[in-house]
Amino acid sequence: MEDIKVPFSEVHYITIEKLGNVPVTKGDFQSLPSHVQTWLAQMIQLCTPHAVHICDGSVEEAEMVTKMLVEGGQLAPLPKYENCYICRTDPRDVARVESKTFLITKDKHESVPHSRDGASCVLGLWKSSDEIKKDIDDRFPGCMRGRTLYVIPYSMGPIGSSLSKIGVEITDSAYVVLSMRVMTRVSSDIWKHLRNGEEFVRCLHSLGVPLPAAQPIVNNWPCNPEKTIIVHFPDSRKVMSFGSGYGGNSLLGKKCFALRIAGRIAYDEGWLAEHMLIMSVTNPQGEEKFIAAAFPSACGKTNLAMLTPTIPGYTVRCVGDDIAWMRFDKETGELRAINPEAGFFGVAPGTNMKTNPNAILTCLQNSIFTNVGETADGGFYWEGLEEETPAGTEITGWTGEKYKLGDKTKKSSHPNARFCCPARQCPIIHDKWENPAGVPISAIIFGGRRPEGVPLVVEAFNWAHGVFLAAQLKSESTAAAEHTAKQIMHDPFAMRPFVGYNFGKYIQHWLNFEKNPNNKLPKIFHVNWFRVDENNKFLWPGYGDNIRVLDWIIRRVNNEDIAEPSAVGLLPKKGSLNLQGLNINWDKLMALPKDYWIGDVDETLQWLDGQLGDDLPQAIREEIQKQKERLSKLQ
Ligand code: OXD
Ligand code: MN
Repeated sequence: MEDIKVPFSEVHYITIEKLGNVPVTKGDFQSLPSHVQTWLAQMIQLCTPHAVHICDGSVEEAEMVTKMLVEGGQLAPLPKYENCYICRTDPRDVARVESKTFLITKDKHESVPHSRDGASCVLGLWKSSDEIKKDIDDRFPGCMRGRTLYVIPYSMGPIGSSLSKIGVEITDSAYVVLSMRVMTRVSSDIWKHLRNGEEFVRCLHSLGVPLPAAQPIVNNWPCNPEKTIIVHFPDSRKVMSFGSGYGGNSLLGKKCFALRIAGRIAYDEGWLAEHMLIMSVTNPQGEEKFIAAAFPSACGKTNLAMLTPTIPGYTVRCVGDDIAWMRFDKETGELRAINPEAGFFGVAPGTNMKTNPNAILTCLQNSIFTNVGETADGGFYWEGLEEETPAGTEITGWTGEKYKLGDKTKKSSHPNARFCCPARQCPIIHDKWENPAGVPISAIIFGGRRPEGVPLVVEAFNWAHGVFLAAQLKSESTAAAEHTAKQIMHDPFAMRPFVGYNFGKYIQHWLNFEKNPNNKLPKIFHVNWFRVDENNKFLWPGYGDNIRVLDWIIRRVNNEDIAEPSAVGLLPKKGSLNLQGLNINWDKLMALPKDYWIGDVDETLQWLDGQLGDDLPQAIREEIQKQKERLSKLQ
């Protein structure tokens, strides 16, 4: 890959011990806060890049980096839109790698629970510092040889908000530089905030392909799949990622910082970092409520966050589509939430003008598309856009193969193909989405893909029961990670791949919020848009019609008498959910098959007990027991 050409007069040098003079082609190293300089010098010495570029997040910088990536063949313009680019990865680097993602703490059980013998823990992987030192020593020394080391100063959350946190990512990937500029707030102003000693999360990322490359580079996408590792040091707030350029593994502000490291900071400081969208719904009476909702990856968080209501009089506004940082306000007791991100890194296939017009409209400018197809007239294409694309259009698929639209044997996109676009471009972005004080959350929703047994909506009896509903969350696996077979997997709180510390402590942390009488606890709900009938047909239309469920939820927040107790929680009274204009089999949609549920609760207990052992909070065991008793009385 080419480097950015910089006039000689603008280059200055820094002297790195044992390495000598390294050119700084952009930015002023000496003016950086001293604790940043010290860390950078260590990382430069470790990675031995041939130049250093300190990013400022400017448009000019983005243009320069884009030009270089286009010249190097890693990006190509999509001329149908303004400032949009397409990128194809090495087909071995297309998703998050949960099996290579580690937490490092002195005591193993700060990171992972005391799983029972024989239960292999899926709620985080721990390694000792000695073990990981070997892995690091085998990978990072000299990993940026022949490449530029970029320094990206960024804020998660509005710069300067008391709810925000700062990170600095070092990377040798220019694609990461561009994507981080979309997904976070990259700015030289960050240095001002760090100059008075403020701490930051130290993020180091390398593609793991020093030059000259030892292996052929596929699709101009350098990566090192055999050696990929993603390592977190929650105690010292550090992340090291090697070998993958794919977003979830390389945009370290996202999953690594905003969920895993922030989760641990939140535990230490008494707040929550969650895998949740944030949205507002205004009803026909003009009353607005904010909702946070957790679903596993690729289960429709982006679609729900930007929903277009199918019933009149409702307005939805989006605050965020993937991550929420929330804390109870000490004075008012409200749960205030911010979206720490600045962009959407959404799953492209399935997104269209029917399922999510707002997402499509958000990504028509200044966006990067990864592993999607391209139409002959320079537009993006993916599965789901069939009806919006003229039949016979020539498509170039993500693997480079050309075919005519209509050929059912071909796939244009990887199922985990992504759009990466600025949140501010969303037509329904909330005007408070960057409010430094966040927005007040009235309801928290959990949900997953449950083809069988699980009703459309359930309200928790109380906070502890809601925490149990979240802990028992399961969902069909998707392509967002390396799981291939379609199977129902446990994904408690939709956080299984993102938890940064012992999951038993995480659940207890949630339970503890009830102990403070000042906290105004939101109501908790579980939803399932994905139940199917005996012919495998969805029983609920989903998408824009989900407003009907949100409407019911908001009426419940207002304590309307429209719910009745069942064995698994409060269910809508028949007729209380607005189904006007729909042809729904309500009884099938809401049925609680006794045998299914008895099997489910037994399996859940067995799984939670196996995974968490004695770390499973007693309150959850009690909730399981109560659920069993209620189920035993079911007709
Ligand atoms: C994501 C994910 O990219 O959850 O948001 O995988
Ligand atoms: Mn996600």
